[in-house]
Amino acid sequence: DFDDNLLVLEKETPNATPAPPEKYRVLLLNDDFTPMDFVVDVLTHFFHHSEDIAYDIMMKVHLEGSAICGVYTAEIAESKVAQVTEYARSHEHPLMCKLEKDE
Ligand code: NFA
Repeated sequence: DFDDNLLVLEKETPNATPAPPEKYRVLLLNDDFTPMDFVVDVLTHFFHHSEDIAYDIMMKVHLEGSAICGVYTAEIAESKVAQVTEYARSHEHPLMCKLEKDE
């Protein structure tokens, strides 16, 4: 019966610990056209960074080609990329946002 099934499950997964959720880094990529102020706005509004941290991340993207904006579970990371991409397109900026697995 039901209790027997529970005993079987406990026996088959001794000390089972839930795996931590996979995480994904969300990055912004540099381009020659998106205004610096627009990138700072993206970092404050979509990634909830302070204005000062947003400026530093924007400058890292500008000088080094890319920077991590945040680390999230898959669903939230995909949503950030979709929202930022749509927001940039709606303002006719080529700003690119991408995911990478957080190993
Ligand atoms: N390189 C852009 C400029 O000089 C600024 C920028 C920063 C764009 C970060 C995209 C990402 N206007």
